[in-house]
Amino acid sequence: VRTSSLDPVQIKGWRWQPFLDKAISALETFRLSPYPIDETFLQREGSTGSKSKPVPVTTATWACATDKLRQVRCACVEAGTAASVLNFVINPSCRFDLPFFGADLVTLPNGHLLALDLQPVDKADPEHTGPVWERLMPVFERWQAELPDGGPIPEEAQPYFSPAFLWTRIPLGEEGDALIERVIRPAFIEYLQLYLKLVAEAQPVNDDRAASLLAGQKRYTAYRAEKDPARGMLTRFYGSEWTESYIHDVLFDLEKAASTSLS
Ligand code: DBV
Repeated sequence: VRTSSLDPVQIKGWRWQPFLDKAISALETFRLSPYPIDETFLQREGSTGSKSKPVPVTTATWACATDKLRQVRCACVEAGTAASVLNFVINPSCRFDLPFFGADLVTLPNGHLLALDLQPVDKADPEHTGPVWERLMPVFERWQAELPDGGPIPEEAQPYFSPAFLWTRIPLGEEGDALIERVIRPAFIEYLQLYLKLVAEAQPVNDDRAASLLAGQKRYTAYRAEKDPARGMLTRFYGSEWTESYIHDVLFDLEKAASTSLS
């Protein structure tokens, strides 16, 4: 059993295992502290499917903090043919002018849905976005050319995406698997490596700037919690009480964290 957020997540047959392992080894260039996660969210088993054909479900949370990153967390879901998910968000400290890292790698019975981005705290602020987008666009352009377009995303989500939002839907099967290996895997690593470079370079901002970054971070987090596309799936697996607490108290917990620590 996992007792710390830093304990390795190992889920049998989980498609995204190598992505998580790679991400954690990339993070290990920093000093990682455990991030407090209630035991019920560290790892939870469940069941989906029918009475006659139950499908076991596992949901695990890996998380850490560093001096510059308030919360790094991965939600890992394995439900056999029903779903396989790695949702990975890095929440920087508001003391640093950094975007969020966001990855949503989702396999459902009707195909893969894959999203990667460095998401701005304030899209309208060129001081915030300029230095990131300039370096991210070439990475985006290289990989996006190899992928089918993911289709429209909700209008209201616009403020939270960068122009380097990598977003694709690809079919299940061998061709899709090959595309994930050839394109999604290196793209994921390059987005993360660029992000970690930005973190390493980041210098603390003044109190006014930190307050304004915090306000932007709260808008983003509130949006993600409110619109979490996994809500339906998690509610089917674990019920609404557990799911709402997971969304608000773990996955998108800034409101709660800011009110308890004032940092
Ligand atoms: N998405 C989450 C969390 C998940 C998760 C915490 C714990 O934010 C999984 C799991 N995403 C998840 C699932 C689906 C999606 C869909 C299960 C499928 C929902 C369904 O069809 O039932 C990117 N993810 C999506 C969609 C988008 C994103 C645009 C489609 C939404 C829709 O069709 O309504 N999520 C979105 C995004 C980031 C992100 C831009 C950051 C890069 O994490």
